[in-house]
Amino acid sequence: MVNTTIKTTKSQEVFAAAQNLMPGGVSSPVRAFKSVGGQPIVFDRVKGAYIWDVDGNKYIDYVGTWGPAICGHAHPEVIAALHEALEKGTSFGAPSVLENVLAEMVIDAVPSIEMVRFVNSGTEACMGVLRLMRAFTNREKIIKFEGCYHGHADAFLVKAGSGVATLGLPDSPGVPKLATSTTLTAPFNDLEAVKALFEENRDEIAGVILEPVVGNAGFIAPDAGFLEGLRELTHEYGALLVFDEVMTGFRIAYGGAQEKFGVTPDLTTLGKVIGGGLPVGAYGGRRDIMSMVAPAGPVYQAGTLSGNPLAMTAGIKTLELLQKPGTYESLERITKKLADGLLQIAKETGHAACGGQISAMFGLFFTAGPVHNYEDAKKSDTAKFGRFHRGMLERGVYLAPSQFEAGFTSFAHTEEDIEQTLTVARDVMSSL
Ligand code: KE4
Repeated sequence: MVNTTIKTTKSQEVFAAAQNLMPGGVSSPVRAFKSVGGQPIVFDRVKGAYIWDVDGNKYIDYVGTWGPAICGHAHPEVIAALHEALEKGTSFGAPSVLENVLAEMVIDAVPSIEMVRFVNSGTEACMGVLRLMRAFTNREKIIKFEGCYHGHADAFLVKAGSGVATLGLPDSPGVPKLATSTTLTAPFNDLEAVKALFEENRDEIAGVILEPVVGNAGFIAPDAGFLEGLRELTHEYGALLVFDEVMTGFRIAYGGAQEKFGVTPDLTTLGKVIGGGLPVGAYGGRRDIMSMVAPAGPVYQAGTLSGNPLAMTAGIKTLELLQKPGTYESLERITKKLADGLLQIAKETGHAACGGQISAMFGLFFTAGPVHNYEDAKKSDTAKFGRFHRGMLERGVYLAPSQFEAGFTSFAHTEEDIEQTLTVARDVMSSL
């Protein structure tokens, strides 16, 4: 029998107090559970594939703090490395050998990256790469895709995914028209739409930026030929191709989606996994482009805590763990078992559903599909997703609290965890 009632008294108390202190009671909108209903649970601690909340309930975790916890939460080797690093200080604001070490690991791993700049979040990485692509091409317009999310900088808050989609925000007030007047959008997987934008804005487009595998509109994989087509179009029109691999980097493959699909962009953004749970972002790419970044070149970008020793240490240890032979094969195997199992159970319990996975990233939509873009994703039954999410939560499984997010596994998840998750899912879907 699957436990279906959890005590959340303390979570409710803490969250009620939080709402008086912080907007929505959270430090980031999607955590407020607005689109799935009910109150968020307040975490007390995390370890491996598991979460414990302040009421002592335990959950199998498929959010993994939105991607960084690919080695499992609080991996003992990461924690040990951080303890050692702490003794030498928490921030230098000066060069350190640790930055060289992580930079070399990133350059060795990611096909497009010849030089890299560390920042403190994916948002900062995307802000930096936007300024750089405009400076390098001396053009101002960019193309992004509906439902893709590249952090919360003004220029990207146009038909954005993640929390913007979750809350159904009409983009955001406070963003001046001028800031988004140079942001063009197209449906994901639609090469014809991209070609038309290039034709209409000939010689004005600095570049195309995308999540090569979308995680912020729910999980949407690129159609065959889409990424290759973008590579050709950007070459043809003298624009840059930028892969935002903040989510897919070191998750889809050790070298990211660009390694998996064999398409090399000009620039790449990273975050999440390369910080091993501490605040890190990065942007990197062709040496001739990156050499424009200050102080080597004129394109300004800076940050007090960029490259700090703790974040570098956590990132280095995380990538070392990911280099272990067989890591990605095991991530693929257990995630495929989970994703296929959820789909099978949905069908057996009479729910229209579609979804998929690539390596340690997966998604499920309550719609017959197929889902090729954000418009398709928005046809899914988000109310049903909310009931599914709550049912899973009450039975000890923690899924991303939005239809417009992806799910994440780690190499801490066991076969038993997957089996337990599928047992719970059958129970919930039978009662949806
Ligand atoms: P951050 O600024 O949140 O570190 O990164 C922004 C970002 C950029 N690009 C991609 C592809 C991303 O997925 C993200 C951030 N992802 C969301 C989850 N979908 C972060 C969670 C949140 O906003 O609370």
